[in-house]
Amino acid sequence: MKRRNFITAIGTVAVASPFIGALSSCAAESKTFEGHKFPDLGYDFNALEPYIDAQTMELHYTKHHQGYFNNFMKAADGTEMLETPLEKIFATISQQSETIRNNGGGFYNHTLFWENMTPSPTEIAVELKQAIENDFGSFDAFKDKFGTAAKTRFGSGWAWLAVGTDGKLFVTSTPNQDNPLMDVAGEKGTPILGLDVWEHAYYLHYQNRRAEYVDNFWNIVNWEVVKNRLVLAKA
Ligand code: MN3
Repeated sequence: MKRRNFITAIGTVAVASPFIGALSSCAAESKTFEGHKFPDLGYDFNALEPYIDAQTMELHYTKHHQGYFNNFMKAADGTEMLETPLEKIFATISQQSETIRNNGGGFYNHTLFWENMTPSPTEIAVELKQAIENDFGSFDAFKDKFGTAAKTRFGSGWAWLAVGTDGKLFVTSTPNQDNPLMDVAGEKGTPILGLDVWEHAYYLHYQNRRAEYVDNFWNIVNWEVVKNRLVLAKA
């Protein structure tokens, strides 16, 4: 199979992928949890150019993400966290160490981030578009809110589109490697789209121009994966 076909296939079968399953907060999925795994990237380092450069992708995935995973596994070694899905760990993260919070968060957030980008975006599915329009007024209003959250997060952190327990979509941002699944989050829910705004995510190519990086993100969003996560979160 050609690389491009393979990438398209990921988008369409995402619900069946073991990783999307691992990201789900559904109780039935937890029973089949098979341990924490460092994920494949799913596309080449240069696949998201010109929006994200190959060197940034390579360092981000092989050094930063791998580092969070390794440090999480080291800290979780010998504890029942090795057998516990991250969503469940995050629900009581305030009772865990900073090491688990930062590295468990970094491990989870980057896996979600790689998955919600693609070199070959498809049109946004009707049900996702409608949910966004219902909860934000318009698609542009949502983009504006998400972009503002990403651009104004002070220091290092993430911008999120998430689903609350009421089933409504909301935009939020978190510091460091926190995310909306954590009990420490200001607004809690299931993240379905995330954008890394740490300087390591854009500085090589964009230097101080975070806003340009954020605006370019819309060119590489994998709406199919975001829609699948919305369906899972509401199930
Ligand atoms: Mn990062």
